Amino acid sequence: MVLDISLPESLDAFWMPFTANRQFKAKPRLMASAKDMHYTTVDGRSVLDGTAGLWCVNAGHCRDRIVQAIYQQAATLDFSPTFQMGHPAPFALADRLAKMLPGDLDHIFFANSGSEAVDTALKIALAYHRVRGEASRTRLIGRERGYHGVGFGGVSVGGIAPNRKFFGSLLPGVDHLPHTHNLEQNAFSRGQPTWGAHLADELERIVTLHDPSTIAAVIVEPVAGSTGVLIPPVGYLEKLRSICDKYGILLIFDEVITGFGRLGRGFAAEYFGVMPDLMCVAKGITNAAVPMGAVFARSYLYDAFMHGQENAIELFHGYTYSGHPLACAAAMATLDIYEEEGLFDRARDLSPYWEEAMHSLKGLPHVIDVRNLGLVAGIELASIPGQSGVRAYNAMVDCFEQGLLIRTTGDIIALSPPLILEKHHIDEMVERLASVLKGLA
Ligand code: PXG
Ligand code: PLP
Repeated sequence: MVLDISLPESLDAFWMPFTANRQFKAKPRLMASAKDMHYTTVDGRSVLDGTAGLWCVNAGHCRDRIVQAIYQQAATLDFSPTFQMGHPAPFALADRLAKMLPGDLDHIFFANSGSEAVDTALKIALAYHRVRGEASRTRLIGRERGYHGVGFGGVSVGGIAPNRKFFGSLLPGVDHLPHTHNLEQNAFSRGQPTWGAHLADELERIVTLHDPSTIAAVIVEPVAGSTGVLIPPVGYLEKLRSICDKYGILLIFDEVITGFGRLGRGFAAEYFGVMPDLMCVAKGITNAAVPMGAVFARSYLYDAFMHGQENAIELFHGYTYSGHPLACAAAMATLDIYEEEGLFDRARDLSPYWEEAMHSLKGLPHVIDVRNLGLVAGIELASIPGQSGVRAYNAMVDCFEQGLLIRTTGDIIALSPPLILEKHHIDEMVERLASVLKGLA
């Protein structure tokens, strides 16, 4: 079967997400196909994927094993409910994930995206306190510049002004920790910056202001991705963990980006040696081939719900497609690839080379910071006065024309390639990016 990838008559009807629709539709950038490290555009050009799609195609594109698994599953059992019913796939997947996850993150709630995973985790946190008789713990604490998807819960704890300001009063009872980004202290850090652990002490201030008995959970991205690659200062996450422990507050790690090998370990929790109570994932769980999100809960959390009458539903939450057969099949095949090809170790082994390559961009025009961890890098450019984001956007367009996909947010370029990449791909990325930066206004 050959797919029809001829151009549609009009681009008008698709209201594109997080996109300047009119600008894009006037000069579109359209992909037709992809394989491993590359996209091919509708006009037949090859584009090196510097961003694993949107931080999600960790095993590279169109992997045969995943394609076959999805096909077989679709032909065998396309859908079965998971409300008061079941099919084997999500049980098998959850069991496998529980075995690969750190500590006792042994119970898994399935969703269909990172946004749904985040809203699920926030709801589990609130319900957990309530089922234990601490219903006064309702406050949620996020962080400035945090991105937790686009549900009302995720936007409320998130800390990106344009994502919030159009949408009214959001959830009540939310506070935000300060973000940790500081170029004066930390510009051109390699790996974790040394300055900034004290910013976690703000949690103490918020807890004191409201009283611990009102606070349900703190949610952070261990490494903030979509807001521009903000790497936690040494000791920062450990401090958050210990303050949460002191006051009985749940710590939620949003590992939608950091999960599944991005930092050279399975999860950021392992990389940093800090255990959250709940973890959100999505993206790399299925290599992005079928949408899926999930929340991993520690055993005591799940157990807290398993009381009362056995015929009572313990958690009034779920999606039609929680544990969808196609997503489970894609996830199983994805985990096979991660394991058999040792992709998390591969990311770890390549990260020193990646770090050197990225920091070689220091000194090029407009570059005011380079930061990196695992196979992630952020390259921050000086803004054109009065035109925030324009310079990096122009870099993205130029890179695309030179055959390299990068992602930008504000004036920060983010790179997060598939974990299958070779050193020569890293060299190519740096060469193309350097040449674009030299030509930028
Ligand atoms: N949490 C985090 C930490 C994320 O990075 C989400 C939640 C939401 O996931 P969904 O699947 O609902 O989009 C994300 C998503 C970017 C970019 O350019 C990042 C995301 C999504 C789209 C673009 O950095 N992250
Ligand atoms: N809206 C309506 C009218 C529905 O019936 C449902 C699910 O049954 C939903 C929204 C939620 O959809 P989903 O379960 O796919 O999140």
